Amino acid sequence: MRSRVPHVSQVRTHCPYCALQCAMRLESNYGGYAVRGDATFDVNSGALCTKGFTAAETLAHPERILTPLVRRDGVLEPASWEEALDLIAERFLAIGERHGRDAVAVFGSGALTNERAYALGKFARLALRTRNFDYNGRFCMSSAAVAANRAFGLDRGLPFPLEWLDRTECLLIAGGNPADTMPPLGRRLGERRTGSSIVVDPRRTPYAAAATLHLQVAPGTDALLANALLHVAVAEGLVDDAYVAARTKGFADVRRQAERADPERAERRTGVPADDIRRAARMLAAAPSAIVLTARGVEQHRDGSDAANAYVNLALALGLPGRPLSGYGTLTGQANGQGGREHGQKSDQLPGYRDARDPAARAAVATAWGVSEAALGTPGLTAAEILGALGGDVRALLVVGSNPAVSAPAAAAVRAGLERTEFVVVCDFFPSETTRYAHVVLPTLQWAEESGTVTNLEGRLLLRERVAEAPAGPRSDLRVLADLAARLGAPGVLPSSDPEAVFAELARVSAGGRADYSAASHARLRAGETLYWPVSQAAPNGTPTLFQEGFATADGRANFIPADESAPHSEAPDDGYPYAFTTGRVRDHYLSGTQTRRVERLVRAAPEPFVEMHPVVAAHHGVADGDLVRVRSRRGSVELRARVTADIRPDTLFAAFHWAAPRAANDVTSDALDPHSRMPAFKGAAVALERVVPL
Ligand SMILES: Nc1nc2c(c(=O)[nH]1)N[C@H]1C(S)=C(S)[C@@H](COP(=O)(O)OP(=O)(O)OC[C@H]3O[C@@H](n4cnc5c(=O)[nH]c(N)nc54)[C@H](O)[C@@H]3O)O[C@H]1N2
Ligand SMILES: Nc1nc2c(c(=O)[nH]1)N[C@H]1C(S)=C(S)[C@@H](COP(=O)(O)OP(=O)(O)OC[C@H]3O[C@@H](n4cnc5c(=O)[nH]c(N)nc54)[C@H](O)[C@@H]3O)O[C@H]1N2
Ligand code: SF4
Ligand SMILES: [Mo]
Repeated sequence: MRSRVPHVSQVRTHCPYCALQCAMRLESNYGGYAVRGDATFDVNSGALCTKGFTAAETLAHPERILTPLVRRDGVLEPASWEEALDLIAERFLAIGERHGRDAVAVFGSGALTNERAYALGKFARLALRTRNFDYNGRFCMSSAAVAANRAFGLDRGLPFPLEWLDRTECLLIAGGNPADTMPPLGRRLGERRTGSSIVVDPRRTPYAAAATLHLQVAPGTDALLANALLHVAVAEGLVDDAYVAARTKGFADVRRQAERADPERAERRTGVPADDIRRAARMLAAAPSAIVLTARGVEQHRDGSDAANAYVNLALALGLPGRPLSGYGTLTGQANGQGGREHGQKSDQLPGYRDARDPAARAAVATAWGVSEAALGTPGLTAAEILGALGGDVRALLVVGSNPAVSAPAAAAVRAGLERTEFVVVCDFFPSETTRYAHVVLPTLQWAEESGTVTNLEGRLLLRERVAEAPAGPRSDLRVLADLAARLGAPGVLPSSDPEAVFAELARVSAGGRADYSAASHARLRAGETLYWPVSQAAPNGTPTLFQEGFATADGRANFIPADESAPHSEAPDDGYPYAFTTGRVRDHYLSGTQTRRVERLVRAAPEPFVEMHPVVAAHHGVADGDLVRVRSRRGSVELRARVTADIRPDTLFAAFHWAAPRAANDVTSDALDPHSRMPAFKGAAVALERVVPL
């Protein structure tokens, strides 16, 4: 029996969208729900952005999928749950038998709660027994995760409470646009009363315009810029030698590299005036406390993880990580971008954020699950590689919480791959550009309809309570996975689809791992406790601040990682493709747009995609604001409205990726991958621009 939903307005839940995870309350309102920000939660103090305020409009939306759909004679038609689940199990087993189990791949999501992410990984490993499973966080967090793991031995987006961003004396944000991507945070940062701020971005974003200093960097040159900042620190005696000696290792190589990156040379490639580079380094070094943050602008490049490490190197040389109100962090993206990378929904990683190649980690998880170590499998393809193998080695695909037909790099090729794939299953609550290629669609519950936990950008566990009754028809991802596991002959793999029970298992299995949740529970979160991981037997009340005593490396020292700034640029502009094309977000839409393109108020606020260009570029091409232009790369082309603005560099074009083909920015982006993180170079394409002449 389903328990009844308590009187809604008494219950706090959290927003379905970004990693800020603003707290909200839903109130019944003429058959729908009104959303209010929850003033008692310190992260958003009652504030929400336009997406949060309108989040409940997707719950009873008329386009919601209410029954399973099965493709018959080319058309998706309603089917019973029994029929759909039987068909999936039968086809997955048959394809596995014919082509090997790795021919069935799984694509998960940072939108999934911790419970769903854990269940999906366990399902892929032990029920499907495939090596090929990964999730969309590979497109989001992976470069920063590599950087933090290499440097600190641990990756928690912010290793300190969010509130430090208000109080640190100098805040540098590279490649992040919080005013649009986390508006309540953007507002908080705008209200900072003390100290200074530095923004590194090819565009003058709202926060860049308000910052003490804006370094308007050329896309893809952050590693050189960060090395040049370090150069100044070395040359001017600003390095914290005592800290470097006591708490780090590997500085000598990195220093030699930085010595070559003098500001004048860096200016030529990065476009940032040498004097501004000097000023930024001095501001950071002189401040009593300072924080260096990176976000997707730095990370979504072919050298994204090295570029992130270059910023970490700077932070380490200045002695910031582990000091009060200081450090390095990354702004995590999706609702559960943090937790989504901790519980084993990717083949190179085991629950508890353990490395799947580490024998001790394998032994621990195998024991906890009561299976052999061999049953855990070995790492297979990563997200972009899975999509690249569609219709080839990957013959069947299960997608849970992603829309790669819009959000993947070089997306036209991905859609062609989906078309060729023998059997595609998508779990979603809305039709998407990806469900168009599905053979079976399973309708699932939305965020407000099932309890579950997420881990926000600070590594803080949050309980999203169920506050809305689900319509008849859809089922939870947890139940779907449990039912499928049973049909695949592995009923014991997911014995329960109750989120609280799944969390209890996840917490137990995480014990001893890097992200240890073993002392956490739904009950503690429901009681209002504030828990940052690790929440372990050794730290039962959680760990708001990491690295104060030592780093999570074997010897407790942080590692300097050389960042080769001469590494091949994702795709350098040339005569045929003269502009750097970078991509990102607008305030009113979320990722591939499946949800927000269905909310009227958001569509009105941001009705169609555009490409930002400098007036000099517009004049050169005879383009006026609002004209239709074509942006063309080696992968494909897209037609967009010109938005002419002096806020962007004259060698750079910018577009958001929230819309579908023929207006999909990702039909143009590069599918080159960072060799360490396998992150696609979403922000590193070279393009040509032409005016579309109306017929
Ligand atoms: N409104 C909205 N908010 C969101 C999301 C959304 O889709 N819509 N998505 C959420 C998710 S999943 C994520 S990952 C986060 C992402 O959050 P952000 O990282 O803040 O978002 P982006 O817009 O991708 O990129 C940020 C900035 O990087 C700049 N940039 C581009 N190329 C470069 C470069 O080479 N170097 C530097 N230094 N900067 C560059 C862009 O101009 C842009 O202003 O947002 C989250 N919040
Ligand atoms: N050009 C360019 N491309 C990018 C980026 C960029 O900056 N530039 N950023 C990348 C980044 S950072 C990200 S995170 C990706 C993300 O891109 P996607 O992986 O496509 O993410 P979403 O658009 O959120 O797709 C989520 C889908 O899952 C559904 N969904 C949401 N919650 C659940 C759930 O709990 N269960 C199930 N079964 N379904 C659910 C939604 O309805 C939606 O259809 O895009 C990447 N693509
Ligand atoms: S900032 Fe993020 S979490 Fe907060 S309301 Fe907006 S989308 Fe939701
Ligand atoms: Mo993301």
